Amino acid sequence: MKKALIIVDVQNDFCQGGALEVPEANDIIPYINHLSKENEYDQIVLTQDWHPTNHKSFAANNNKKIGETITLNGIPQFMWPDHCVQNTFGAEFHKDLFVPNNAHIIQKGKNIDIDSYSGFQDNNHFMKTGLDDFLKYHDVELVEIVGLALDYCVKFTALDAMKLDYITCVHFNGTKAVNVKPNSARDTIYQLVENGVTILG
Ligand code: VGL
Ligand code: ZN
Repeated sequence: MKKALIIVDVQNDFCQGGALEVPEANDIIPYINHLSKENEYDQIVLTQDWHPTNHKSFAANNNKKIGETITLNGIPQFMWPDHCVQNTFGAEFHKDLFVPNNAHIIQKGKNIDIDSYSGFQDNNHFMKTGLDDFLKYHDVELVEIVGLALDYCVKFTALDAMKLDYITCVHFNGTKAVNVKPNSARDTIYQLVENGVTILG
């Protein structure tokens, strides 16, 4: 069975000192590198949050405060600090992350009006990113997901992978939550399990 490792958004802005810092984010990088170097995967995919400066998920672009929620295209949109702006340092992969030469990179969140937590599609389900086509083209049936943040992009990537019929695993030691709400890491793990995702140690 063909397997893929999906490394979600291990970018400077989500790491220590970044604009949308995920607590202890840097601690998962050696674990992820270890998985990549085990050479167990037929494909390694990295997702990259890749927003234009005027993206509507940024509080400053809506005259809102960070942490407020607005309605965007009929769905709730949490107001984030500016982060992962295209071609800036914050959007680059962390320098300690091992990026294999043949890794496939999927950029998301490029449309100013629509956010994209899942690596497969935007939050409105208007546009696919190409990740599903890439994996199906390469006959991948099982995906193992790691990266940032557990309670946003990792969660929605894993839930979509289940819906798209992949055997889906999340490595607990390869992810950290941003924890906007208390307990969101725990709640996310339960939600993933309820939906059939396998949690690996
Ligand atoms: C993410 C918030 C905003 C993530 C991306 O990668 O989890 N979270 N954009
Ligand atoms: Zn984002």
